[in-house]
Amino acid sequence: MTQSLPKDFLWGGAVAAHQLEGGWQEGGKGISVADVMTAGGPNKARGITDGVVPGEYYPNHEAIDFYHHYKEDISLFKEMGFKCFRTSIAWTRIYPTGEETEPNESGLKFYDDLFDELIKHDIEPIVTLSHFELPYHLVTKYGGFRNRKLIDLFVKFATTCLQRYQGKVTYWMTFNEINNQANYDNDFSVFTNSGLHFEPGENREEGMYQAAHNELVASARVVKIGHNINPDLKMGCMIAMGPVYPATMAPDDVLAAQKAMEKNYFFADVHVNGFYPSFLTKYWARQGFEIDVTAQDEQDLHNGTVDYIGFSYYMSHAIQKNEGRSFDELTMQNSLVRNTYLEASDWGWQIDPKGLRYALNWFTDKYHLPLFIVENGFGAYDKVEPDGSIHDDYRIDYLREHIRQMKLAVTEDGVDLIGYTPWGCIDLVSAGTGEMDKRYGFIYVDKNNKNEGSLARSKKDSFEWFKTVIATNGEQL
Ligand code: P53
Repeated sequence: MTQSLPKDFLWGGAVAAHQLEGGWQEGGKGISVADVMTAGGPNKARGITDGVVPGEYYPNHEAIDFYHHYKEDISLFKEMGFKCFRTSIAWTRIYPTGEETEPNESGLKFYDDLFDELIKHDIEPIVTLSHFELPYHLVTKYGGFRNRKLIDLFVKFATTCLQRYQGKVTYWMTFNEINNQANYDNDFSVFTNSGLHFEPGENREEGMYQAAHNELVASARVVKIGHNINPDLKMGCMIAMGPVYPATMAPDDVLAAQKAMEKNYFFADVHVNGFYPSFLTKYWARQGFEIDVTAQDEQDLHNGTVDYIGFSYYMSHAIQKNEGRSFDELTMQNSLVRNTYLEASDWGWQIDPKGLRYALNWFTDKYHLPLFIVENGFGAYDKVEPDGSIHDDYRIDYLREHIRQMKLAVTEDGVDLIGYTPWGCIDLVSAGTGEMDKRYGFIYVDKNNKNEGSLARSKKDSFEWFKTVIATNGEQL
């Protein structure tokens, strides 16, 4: 067995359109769900306003203005040696409300220019079709993905992109972190994933399952269309992976962890296998949930299984079964406990490099598909020294340990891994909190939580470090 990573391993970085482009009204762009979200903080949820309200601060409207800075930024990625760059296509640049019959040419042109610029630098674009960027119009008119109508609208948008960019983009993912919404009590998760907004008294969990189902069908149809358009395209899903460990060796805790994993990762089962696992359909029946799944849907799911699994990995979790709760009542919200073996970031995310090796093996054992780590990274406060340097050794430590475990998964365990694209390779707006000061980048962007700063780019210590990692294909960490 080879003792190093494959020669063509895709090192790079990852971002999402709404978190860095800005230009929220440039080139005919429509309003997306990200455009109506205000800023929060480590202990404060982001607000979701009723449309764009004058006087409110919306951090994604300008973000880091990648829309106008992408050439400069790509040349920095090139300097680091990126082989690939993952971004998303903002649905609202292509179909501003989601309902137009013809795509917006100026939005299409923007991504042509962006992809051409990457390709000119030998950087392969990797594309997510839906990364928390639903047209806001589809929320107000249809109530988001709960409505079946959105399946066709998404398929139309995705087909336009696949046709237009098939010669430039090989690796595609349909819905970013489609499983975040398993956390259905959280307004942010259901809104960003699916444009869901619940009234008091509504069954949030049932609504989430319906929206997720519609997305899974939409995804499967798009996978099939992608293969028909061009059999060389690699059509993938995107899962947020945070393994759930049992808090103790008590069999109840072990089973609790398994049940939590099922509810979080059945999305991957459907993407990969093309049908729902029995634990879920049984659970729906016990709860009296009536999810609208047609015979045609079942056919579509079956015909559109993915080629690879893209996933994010930031942290792991631990769960404890509470005596008073049945397994059905147990959720990540009511039963997670702190893992006393792990440290956490300033935002409470538990740091667990070995969990990445565990996750890679778990996916492999369960699905036997190629994997792609499309997000991993450390959100932290950075300090700019008087001379402009930024000593982000904590970020280097985090990434180094994760890359070590990733390499072990490949070289010792034989995991089939396509590449590694750390999240927020350039500082951008945090999805969860809307902050600029929760930073992930190798490249610093001069802008803070108060919307101050010149937007100037500069290199952190991690920039040179990652450059060496890529140049040595992960040998020198
Ligand atoms: P931020 C929660 C848990 C794990 C990943 O997150 C998550 C979230 C949502 O906040 O999101 C992914 O910016 C997501 C990116 C996001 C990144 O992780 O909250 O795909 O859009 O920016 C990091 O620190």
